[in-house]
Amino acid sequence: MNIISIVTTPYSDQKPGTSGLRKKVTVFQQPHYLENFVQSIFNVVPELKNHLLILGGDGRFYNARALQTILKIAAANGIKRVMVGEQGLLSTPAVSCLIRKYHAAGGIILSASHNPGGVNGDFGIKFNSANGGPAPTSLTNKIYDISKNIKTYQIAETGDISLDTQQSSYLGDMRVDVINSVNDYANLMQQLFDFSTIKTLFTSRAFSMCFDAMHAVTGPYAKEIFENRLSANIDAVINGVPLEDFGGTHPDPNLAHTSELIARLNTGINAAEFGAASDGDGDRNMILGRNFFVNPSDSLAIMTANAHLLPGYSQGLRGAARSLPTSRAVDKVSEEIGIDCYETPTGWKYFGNLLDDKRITLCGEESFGSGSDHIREKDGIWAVLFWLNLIAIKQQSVEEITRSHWKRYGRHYYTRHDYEAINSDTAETLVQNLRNQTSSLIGNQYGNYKVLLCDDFSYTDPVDNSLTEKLGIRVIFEDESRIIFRLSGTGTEGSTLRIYIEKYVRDPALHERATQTVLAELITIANTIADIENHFGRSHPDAIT
Ligand code: VG1
Ligand code: CO
Repeated sequence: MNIISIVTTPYSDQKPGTSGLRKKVTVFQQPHYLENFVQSIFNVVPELKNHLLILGGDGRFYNARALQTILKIAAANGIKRVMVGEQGLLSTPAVSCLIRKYHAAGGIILSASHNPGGVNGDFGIKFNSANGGPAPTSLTNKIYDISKNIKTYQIAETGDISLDTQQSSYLGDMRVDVINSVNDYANLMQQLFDFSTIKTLFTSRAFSMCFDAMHAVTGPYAKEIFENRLSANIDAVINGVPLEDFGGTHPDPNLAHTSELIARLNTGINAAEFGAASDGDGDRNMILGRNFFVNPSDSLAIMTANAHLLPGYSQGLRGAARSLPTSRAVDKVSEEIGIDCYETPTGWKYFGNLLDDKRITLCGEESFGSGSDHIREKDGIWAVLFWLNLIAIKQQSVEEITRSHWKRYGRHYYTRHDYEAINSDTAETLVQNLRNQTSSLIGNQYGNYKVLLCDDFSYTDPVDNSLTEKLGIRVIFEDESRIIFRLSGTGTEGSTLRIYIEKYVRDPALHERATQTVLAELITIANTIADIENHFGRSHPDAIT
């Protein structure tokens, strides 16, 4: 096998965001664009040489082409062995599971997660380290620095390897194992949860579920776990075949993109009792009951309050963590059960040290992400199994479990308003204006709300003391209400401003109200403080979750 060195010119825009490098497919299709970034990874992580790499993606357009390119660059860079998912498919949580199980030096995941796919959609590449988690910022910064000056990359001159069926072969000295994408992950789930109790739930009464795989990566996982291993209803999984363009839909599991799932839960005599969906790469989850939506921040709090009931967590929790904009529902539970609760920046990479240092067991984000110390990624199917196991034990519906949780701990009304694809300079100006007025806002009274604290959140990692700054403007009011402003780090068009709004209501008599109504005054205050109308020429967001 011939290894050749290709002369290249660097790109200036290969800075990974909240979760990997994410760009339009057309950007990745530029000459040497993918190659430059992959070579930069291999340059920065010499441990990959002579070791094992896990490789897979969510099946979106350009995955197949990129996988072949990466295999050839890996072979040329002295990687000893690559385990790649059959058909090139591996969910993000499965990659994390495989890295840990087989002691790999790292993993590469090809996905733009919940972003749309297809020829005109988005593509992405994430590097995960030996602990199974997303590369920390220090590492992604190094990869970015190298990418800005890269002059050559190494690649093997050889034909493509078939990824269609499980088999082992060699690219030069590098062994390539095409593995079953699902089994190791499904086995891990079976160790964590009580599959026989969940199975009884499905077989002993007319309990049925509907899981929307959104034509993304979780289809094969969901079919094996829910239908084959747990004997769920035969139509439990919808949109279960991964497609390059996700069937033209947006693989983002929220109420706006899951009409078929919602219909399956809310209409007809055979309506499912439990519903769920996951995103492009399988790390997000949405949990639904009949006519009932579980806010992801509440889901994390409910998991924290009930984890001890589940076999995998019966020894209790070490601690919990949530990202800055996630509601403080989990804080209330942590306080009551006497465990530490950490507030981290947005993005799963910030949970890694807390998990590795055994400070926390559960963690989550408002953006439909939750997970535990079983791997180092958020995990969509894990969250669904957690809920199924809980329902089986408690013999209560999703709604009953959630309402009794609110009754006991109080309810955090919560919403996120997104202004999408806005001019990046305008967005930066808005955030800078907010930054400039943080101290002057303290003590201000807005209607019923008085500002207690206002700052630009910064985070000192308690394990390695690394400092990360400018993570979001937070405005905290005297009654515990909060407004957070931050710019997204996963978009591929202009900027997206996210405004997160939360209000804590203790009294159970007030838990039945509509979220947007309860938060209306705070939403107006948020728009006033940020001067949304003047900056964007409008005061209605593109998306509300
Ligand atoms: C978003 C979410 C964040 C999540 C990230 C990656 O980031 O807000 O909580 O960790 O996506 O999720 P941002 O910077 O756009 O707000 V995934 O499932 O897209 O990898
Ligand atoms: Co994702």
